[in-house]
Amino acid sequence: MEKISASEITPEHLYLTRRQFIATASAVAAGALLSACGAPTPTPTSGVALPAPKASQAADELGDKLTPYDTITNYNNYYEFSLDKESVAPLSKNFRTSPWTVQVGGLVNQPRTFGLEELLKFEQEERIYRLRCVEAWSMVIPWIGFPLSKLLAQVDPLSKAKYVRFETLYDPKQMPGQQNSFMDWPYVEGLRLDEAMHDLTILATGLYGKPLPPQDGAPIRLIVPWKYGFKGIKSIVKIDLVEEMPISFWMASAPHEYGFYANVNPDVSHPRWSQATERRIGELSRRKTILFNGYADQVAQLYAGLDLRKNY
Ligand SMILES: Nc1nc2c(c(=O)[nH]1)N[C@H]1C(S)=C(S)[C@@H](COP(=O)(O)O)O[C@H]1N2
Ligand SMILES: [Mo]
Repeated sequence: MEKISASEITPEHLYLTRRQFIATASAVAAGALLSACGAPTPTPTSGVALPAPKASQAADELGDKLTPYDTITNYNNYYEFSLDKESVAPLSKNFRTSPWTVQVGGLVNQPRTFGLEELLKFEQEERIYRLRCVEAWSMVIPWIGFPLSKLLAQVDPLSKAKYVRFETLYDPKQMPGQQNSFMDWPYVEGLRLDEAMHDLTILATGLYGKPLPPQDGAPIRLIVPWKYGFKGIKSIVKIDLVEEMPISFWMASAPHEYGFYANVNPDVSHPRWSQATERRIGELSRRKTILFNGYADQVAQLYAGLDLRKNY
């Protein structure tokens, strides 16, 4: 599959803007029915600009147009700030992303705490990945990041390690949604170790050639392109190699609705909505959802012999 070359989407001033970004620094209502994508999805109101992509704009691996930057950064799921997708950007704008460390440990030979500067050095590869949140909506987002496997190699996992568990920052002063004790904070996600080691799994530190803005998970978040959007845990502070399958935020919130795998699969419905189609933000008609979000060639073998209806 042909990839867009990094130079097409990554301006040379990336590192400068990142420095500038790092230099800058500083109330949630409980929803009746919580869902990873907030379905039913409200139509974006006048507050959200949905500009058409420029004609010259790059596309992803399947030829789909990129979602405009303004849309990606003004329509977000981030329950630590708000259950309302359009409120996340204004409420998170002063979120402190520096200094920042990610503690990597658990079942490893070399536990280590990485400063953000070190993590940014790993950002040697820039790729385009598609984020789908197919419960209700999807976007095509040119994330910039580096393979998670690069980080895991640094800590030398023990053979006992079977899963990777990720944790978001817990700071209710900065993240008003965490004052709501109705949910299980901090946000947690998990991957099987082979999923975590897959090339397509990245830790993202930017998008559209710019540093990640707070609403999209700054300074570092997970992207697993063949899974539903909620697996993409934001503002990660801790990564542990573990033996047992981690219980994710969504599994804990709604055990009958969310499983561990969360692979994009049009044939397996969420109990409250079909997952056969998705609304691409910026388009009027719904699209058919593709198995593994179009990455079946690369990832299907991870699930050989697994019943995807049971392991959803
Ligand atoms: N810490 C944290 N990470 C999170 C969430 C969240 O509420 N908190 N929401 C998830 C969900 S449901 C989605 S769809 C994606 C949305 O990412 P985006 O806002 O960058 O598009 O983030 C995921 N990561
Ligand atoms: Mo979501």
